[in-house]
Amino acid sequence: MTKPNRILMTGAAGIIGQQIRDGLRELATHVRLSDVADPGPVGPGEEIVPCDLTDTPALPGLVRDCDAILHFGGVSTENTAELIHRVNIDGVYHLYEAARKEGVKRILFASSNHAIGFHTRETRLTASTPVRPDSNYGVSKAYGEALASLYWDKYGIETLIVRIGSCFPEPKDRRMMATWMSAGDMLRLIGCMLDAPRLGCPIVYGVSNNDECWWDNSETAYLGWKPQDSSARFAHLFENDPPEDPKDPAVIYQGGGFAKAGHFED
Ligand code: NAI
Ligand code: 15L
Repeated sequence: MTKPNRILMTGAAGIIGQQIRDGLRELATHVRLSDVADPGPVGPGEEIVPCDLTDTPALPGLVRDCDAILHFGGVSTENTAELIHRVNIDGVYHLYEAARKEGVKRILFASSNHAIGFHTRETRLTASTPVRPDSNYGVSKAYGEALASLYWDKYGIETLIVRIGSCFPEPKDRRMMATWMSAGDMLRLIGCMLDAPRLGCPIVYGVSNNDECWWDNSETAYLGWKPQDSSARFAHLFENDPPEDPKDPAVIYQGGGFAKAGHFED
């Protein structure tokens, strides 16, 4: 893909959106930022289009004239099934429909490690590993991955599915030493997605080059993405933590606390 003229980022007011926003200006001439929340003042090369992803009639206008969509908007942790279905399932369906009708050909779908969170930490996962969601939230991400696959096979819309680990300024606990992804590595991955002559619909684990890692991205090496950061520089934050209990489900499973938690609405 030649340098896109206009890309849309949903979820622009969120944790990832705010971390990568400035870097996106290097990747496209115009950046359209959208959220229900306020992403902050508009900068050079940016436009802000507030939109609720559940407002189906507004979605074609939101995606219109965009060369690519970075879909980070939505419910980002476990919540009521009703809310997750409305935003992460119906919302993502209508966003893909809007993309199809408006001719947008390339999408990044922000999936999550919680789509595979009931695999144990000893299991090394690849792009071919079946989903094993650890929550209703994880199920909604598995739905988004399946929808992306359908829209590629049937309509030729390419999606980079990123099973993001933990994309925060720094790891918040010992588990995130394995799952952490820097904003810089996310931006480099988006650059690879926009540059790829043939993207297809690959699944990539969104994780930095950490010392401990449960995920193998070798099946998608053709993208040329090489994470450059590592959580190692944060190791001191957790060195006085008590040892992990190997019988704790939050330690056994990759999804951590999401796998351990009961039903959100009980
Ligand atoms: P976040 O919760 O900080 O940001 C999500 C944004 O979506 C928020 O600004 C929120 O206002 C917006 N949003 C929620 N409902 C909406 C609606 N109905 N219409 C329009 N916008 C709505 O989440 P974060 O951490 O920035 O994550 C971004 C995406 O990446 C999410 O889809 C999340 O599931 C996914 N992800 C994030 C990970 C992380 O470590 N930060 C890990 C795995 C996946
Ligand atoms: C996610 O999917 C969430 O969006 C994020 O808030 C973290 O909980 C992350 O996974 C994680 O597993 O660390």
